[in-house]
Amino acid sequence: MEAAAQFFVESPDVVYGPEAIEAQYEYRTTRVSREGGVLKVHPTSTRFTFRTARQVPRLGVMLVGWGGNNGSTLTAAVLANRLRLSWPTRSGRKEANYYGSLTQAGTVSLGLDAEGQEVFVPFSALLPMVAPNDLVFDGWDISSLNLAEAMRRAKVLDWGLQEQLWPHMEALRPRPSVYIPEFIAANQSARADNLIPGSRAQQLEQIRRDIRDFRSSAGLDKVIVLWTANTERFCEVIPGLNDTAENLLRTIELGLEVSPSTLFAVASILEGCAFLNGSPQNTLVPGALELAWQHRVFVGGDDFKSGQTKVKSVLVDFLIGSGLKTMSIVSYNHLGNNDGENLSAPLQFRSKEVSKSNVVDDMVQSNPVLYTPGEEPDHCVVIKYVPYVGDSKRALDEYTSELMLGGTNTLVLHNTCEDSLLAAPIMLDLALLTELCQRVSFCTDMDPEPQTFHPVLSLLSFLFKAPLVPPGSPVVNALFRQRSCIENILRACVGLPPQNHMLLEHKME
Ligand code: NAI
Ligand code: DG6
Repeated sequence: MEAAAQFFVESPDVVYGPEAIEAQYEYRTTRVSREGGVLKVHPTSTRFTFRTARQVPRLGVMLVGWGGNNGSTLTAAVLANRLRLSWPTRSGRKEANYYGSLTQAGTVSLGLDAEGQEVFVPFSALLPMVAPNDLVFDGWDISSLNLAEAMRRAKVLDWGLQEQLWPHMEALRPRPSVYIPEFIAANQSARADNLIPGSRAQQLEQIRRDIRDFRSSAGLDKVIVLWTANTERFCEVIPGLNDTAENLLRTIELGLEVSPSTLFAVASILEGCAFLNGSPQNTLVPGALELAWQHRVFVGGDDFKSGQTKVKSVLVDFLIGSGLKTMSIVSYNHLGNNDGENLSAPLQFRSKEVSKSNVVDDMVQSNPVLYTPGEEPDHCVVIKYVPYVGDSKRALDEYTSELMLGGTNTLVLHNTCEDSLLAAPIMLDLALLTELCQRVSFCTDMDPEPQTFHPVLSLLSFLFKAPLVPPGSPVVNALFRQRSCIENILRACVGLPPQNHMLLEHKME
């Protein structure tokens, strides 16, 4: 397969203009009604016009928690790729790549060629996207270490790579950040030496100034803000405090309780920058969501879906999808990085436990043949801090399912990997896909007024453990349904039908 194949769709429904790709698209779906105990299914069709601006902007990404394992690893990964670095290891020379990124290392099938064989192109070829090597990074951290020192503290990358990156990362310094001790574990206090002083309102203003400063000093067209700082405890959603945009802004003005992550979300939204939450806590409280709606700014979350949960959202989909009744899921993790230390505190663990536990709900609810209403598998999540293993997280899972005629099937998995090397490409995809969505608009026959996607960008669900969705929208956790959603929406933007895998051409005589 050619690596970076360009393609054009030759169809009267697709116009490649100098500024935009415009595609006419027939969205075929069904509506179901219940009539006297009978389900009636009505095929429907809506004509969409998708418009995708072709000009790719100069994009800046601001990481909250820049000096952490994920932040320093993502910055290092982009630099290593940009500089085309290679380094010796005991198993030979390694070269920089973007493995683990859906957009950079995933592919899509365009269809069959004259020989009846599928033709694949990189995911990133579907529509014009920012090239990851062109991203510009900045960010905040409560720890003052520069990015080279942060990379060394993280102990994620091979030494030979660290040495080459050092001079390129030394000058990168996180901006001071907001530290409110009660939101993260007490064991984090020693690294909090780089702080924004003042009241909550002054801190909000400083974050907004930082965003503007980065945008102008780096000559950027757009900035996206991504929370990859410590997991916080949940904050209470209280009427009058954070339930509406107005109340949330008043709360900040009065210096009442607001989490650092919500403060960053508010600052980003007020600056017109998309905000993405890579940790499990409820940063995007109702007031923040309303603010995003008012300002038409994208928000996404929560909690990167990197390893164990990704497997879970494939495995349970496979089990239940093939008619086996999964009754027990036990997930045990141990890790020794700073994330693990922070999660060793009960309230921070609780945030993670919740986001890791709700990830099979849609699969269970999709099968009323196996599960009665309200019935669900036992689901237990354990996380332990073991300093010696560092960033190399161990995840052990046991899935027990009922077979026919009283049989039982128990599957046990053991997964070891560098946690941050799984998370960094996901962070990259989040930034690139969010930016792309900002350039897409559409209208329908019924509503010719152009609109953009809903501010709660549920298209990103593939990348999050606990996907945020617009009110009333179903939450999808099953991994390949989430992937198909991204792929098929991007295909629609170039007038291609959804990928249906039917291969009927090969099923005829
Ligand atoms: P880390 O602990 O190495 O990095 C977090 C950084 O945030 C630290 O440098 C810390 O000083 C900084 N920080 C804490 N509070 C801050 C604040 N208010 N403002 C600015 N900086 C602040 O953790 P790591 O491994 O980088 O993970 C980051 C987050 O991503 C964690 O919440 C983790 O749970 C989440 N996550 C990680 C995944 C992975 O696979 N690595 C997957 C899913 C989520
Ligand atoms: C322990 O589970 C630490 C967590 O931060 C996870 O490593 C992280 O959330 C990734 O979780 P998962 O389930 O996607 O591998």
